[in-house]
Amino acid sequence: MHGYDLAGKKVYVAGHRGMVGSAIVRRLAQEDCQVLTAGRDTLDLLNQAAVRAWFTTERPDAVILAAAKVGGILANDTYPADFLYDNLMIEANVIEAAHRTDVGRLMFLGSSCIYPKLAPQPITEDALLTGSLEPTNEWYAVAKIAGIKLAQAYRRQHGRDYISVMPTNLYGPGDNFDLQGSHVLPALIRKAHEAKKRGDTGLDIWGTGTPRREFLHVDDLADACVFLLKTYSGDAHVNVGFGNDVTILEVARMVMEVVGLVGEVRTDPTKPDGTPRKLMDTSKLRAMGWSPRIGLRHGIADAYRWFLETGGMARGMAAG
Ligand code: GFB
Repeated sequence: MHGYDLAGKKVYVAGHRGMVGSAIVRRLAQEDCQVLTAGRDTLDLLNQAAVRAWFTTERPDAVILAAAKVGGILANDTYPADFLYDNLMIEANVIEAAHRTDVGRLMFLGSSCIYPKLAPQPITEDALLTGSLEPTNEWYAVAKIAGIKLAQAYRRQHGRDYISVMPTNLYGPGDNFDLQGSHVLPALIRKAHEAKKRGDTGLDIWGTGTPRREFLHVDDLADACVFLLKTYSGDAHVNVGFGNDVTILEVARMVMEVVGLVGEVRTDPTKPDGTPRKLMDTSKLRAMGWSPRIGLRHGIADAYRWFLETGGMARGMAAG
């Protein structure tokens, strides 16, 4: 097993205000390392010169690249240029600056949408680039595929120990609860909560409710990232998933139970379904000795608790 000792290291978490980055910062608090962060006000990751200058001054030993422009199916479909350009720039700027300042270890976070729309399920790592992408998020997917390739290219050309991790659909504290921009789980939590407050019954969802999705709590993802940072080195990216999936109808009913909203789930087939299914094959990661701990119902309750405490207002840049 590859061993990367975090003790005494300066670890830069890019995207620490987002759901993923903030979970990674929480998890790194258990390690004997120094965590570096830089808010958007001090470091604009779209600005190449600023990124290079920051790395030259701060000199991290390791980088976890959890900064990205992210969003749900509608945001991806509506802002293709932003999703492609912002993500390409962030990845290219951070990875090149890391290399130039001799950062020995870097982890790039991608997404399960890098895989072909109709990939055989569960999706193994080697399904990458074997077929056409899901059109609602191909822009984001192309940027994330470029990130994997950047990490591989610096590994090949410069001998850098840079790796990539592909999480499935994520949720949890720190999520984006904005109905136009969010992923399905936070959207359903907010809608169910507001419907209950109004005294309504039933929950309105987008699409047919038949697509299947795999959901992983962000604290499980953060734990997997630290595990892989300490133990994995290789050209190939690693899937991080929960191991099973549910239909959107099923997840809607679960959210209603957690929130305490009664009534039927009402579908809206005029809204996009996206890819029919994207369950990841996580046998590679499980064989290394890691598996998730937070079940979906418990995880939804945790996300709802955070939503009630904060009003769902904390938001920065996150991976996913
Ligand atoms: O989570 P989501 O936006 O993204 O949608 P994807 C998942 C499914 O939930 C789709 C349905 O079939 C949606 O139609 N859905 C039902 C809803 N009700 C709602 C709702 O109120 N809001 C939302 N957002 N969806 C994203 C990609 O795809 O997954 C990103 O666009 C990224 O690039 C992310 O990869 C993980 O799972 O379809």
